[in-house]
Amino acid sequence: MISPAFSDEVIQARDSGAPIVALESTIITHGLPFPLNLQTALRAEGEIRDAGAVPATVAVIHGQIHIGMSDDGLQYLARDVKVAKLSRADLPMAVAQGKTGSTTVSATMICACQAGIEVFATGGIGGVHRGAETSFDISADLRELALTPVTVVSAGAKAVLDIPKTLEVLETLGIPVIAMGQDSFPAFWSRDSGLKAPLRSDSAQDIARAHRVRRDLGLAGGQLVANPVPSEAEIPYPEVRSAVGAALDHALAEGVTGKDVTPFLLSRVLELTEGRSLSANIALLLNNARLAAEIARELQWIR
Ligand code: PSU
Ligand code: MN
Repeated sequence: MISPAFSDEVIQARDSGAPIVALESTIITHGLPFPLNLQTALRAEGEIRDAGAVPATVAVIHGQIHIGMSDDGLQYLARDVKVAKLSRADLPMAVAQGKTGSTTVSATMICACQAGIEVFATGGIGGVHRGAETSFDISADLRELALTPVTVVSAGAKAVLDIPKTLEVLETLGIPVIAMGQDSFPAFWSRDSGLKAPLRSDSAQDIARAHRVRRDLGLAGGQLVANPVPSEAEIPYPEVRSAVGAALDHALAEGVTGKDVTPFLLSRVLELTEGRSLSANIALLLNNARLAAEIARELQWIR
């Protein structure tokens, strides 16, 4: 039997039925540079506590699945550059071989679900990459959302992706895509991708209710909440577009493939926007942590 290691506060929350929000760890190991990655991870946890829920950052350390990390554990992940990036396909082998790795959206959803955690906050989900018609590069995150009953709070799909195709695949898989407080689908660093979101909600309570209705209807899978980046931190989509174009050309020229694509593109955009994408990334993550905590609190009252 695999038993995860729970942090003390997660143990207490499970015992008392307090709301818990899962957080991924790939953003720490492959998303942001040290020491901003550590500071941001700690701030996201703080945001969840301030909003009345308990944070549970998920990672695999020496083959042990952790649900809720100590500050030392976070520090270790944030500093170690050789940590593996674990998706659904990699998680079992990492545990079997005693490896250390950060969890992507898909692996974090799996671990959260096993621990009975229904809400998860991240930055942006993976999706259909540009040129997927030849590369077939489609993130495992999408299929996970169709399988695992966790509500994922994101700032939309990463703007480096093919957003129209990502929305099409989400629709095919029957995944509810809910824009928070606006009609348009946000694009990670930008509030507006120029595309309409399939669904809209203006309250955490509606999202919590819909989560329960899905369960009661016996539907597999979760929900994708697309919460726009706060206006003061956003980079308008037209501005992002040229940086993304340059990053994609660079990735193609360097022959970057597989799970290196997303981290490569994100770090190129970071350089090209001179750190503006970094502040947007941090602001949206904190914003998502807050909303996820509200949804987790609402879920407590709906059985
Ligand atoms: N945020 C980042 N860098 C990343 C990711 C998020 O700043 O690499 C991760 C997320 O964990 C997401 C994953 O689940 O990228 C998707 O990767 P892929 O496209 O390889 O499926
Ligand atoms: Mn991929």
